[in-house]
Amino acid sequence: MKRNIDVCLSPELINLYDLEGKIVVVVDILRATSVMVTALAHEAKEIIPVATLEEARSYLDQGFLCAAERGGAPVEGFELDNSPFNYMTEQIKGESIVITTTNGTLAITKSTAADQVLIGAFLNINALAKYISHQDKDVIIHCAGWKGKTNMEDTLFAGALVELLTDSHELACDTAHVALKYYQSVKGNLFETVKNSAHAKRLGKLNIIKDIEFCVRQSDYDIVPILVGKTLVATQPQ
Ligand code: 3SL
Repeated sequence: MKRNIDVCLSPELINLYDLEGKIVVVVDILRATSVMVTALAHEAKEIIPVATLEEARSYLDQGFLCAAERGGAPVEGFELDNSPFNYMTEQIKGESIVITTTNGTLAITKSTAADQVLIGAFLNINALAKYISHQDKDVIIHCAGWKGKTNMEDTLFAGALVELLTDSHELACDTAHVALKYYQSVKGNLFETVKNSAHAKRLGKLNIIKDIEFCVRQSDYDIVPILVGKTLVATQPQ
């Protein structure tokens, strides 16, 4: 029997969804979940996502390697920012990394009532689809958006994942149809489309266009980050 797939376009709406017994895929294409996938694919031991700067500072005081971003910019006092290119280095190998970002880590902390919380990005979309297709569970794709509002790039990812799961999953609401049709209308031109998103423009002012190009690459990595307790670790699709 087919399972259901649903899409939530903002953490402000997640309270309308029943997460119990379900898989929630959290996505923040620019750039939090792309960073998490990249870090774990480059052998970071684990990622501890926290919603607030205060929590991140308390880990910093305990000597953890910590990353912080607000409004797209790095936060003073933290060693790492939110660029995927900083998570491909020897420095992160074997490390536990604490990350706080404007929207992505908040969406993760709002998803913990789910049976499984997975991290999605274009970078691991095929691995994610493979993993999910072997689980007998309904799925909700939780888009981090921007400060409570819907964004283009997370909605496109939701549509792309819905497309990959149409054989095993029924579209449970209109949002899943909207995301799917939107993705299908621009999928040949993903980078050009995402380059025009509001957040790409914000990041463009910070001169981070190469991050955007990287974050729309598809399936570079064959891992699926999964939340175990408060920590994200890499798992492989069977
Ligand atoms: O909002 C977030 O969580 C971040 O990913 C935003 S940024 O890409 O680092 O600006």
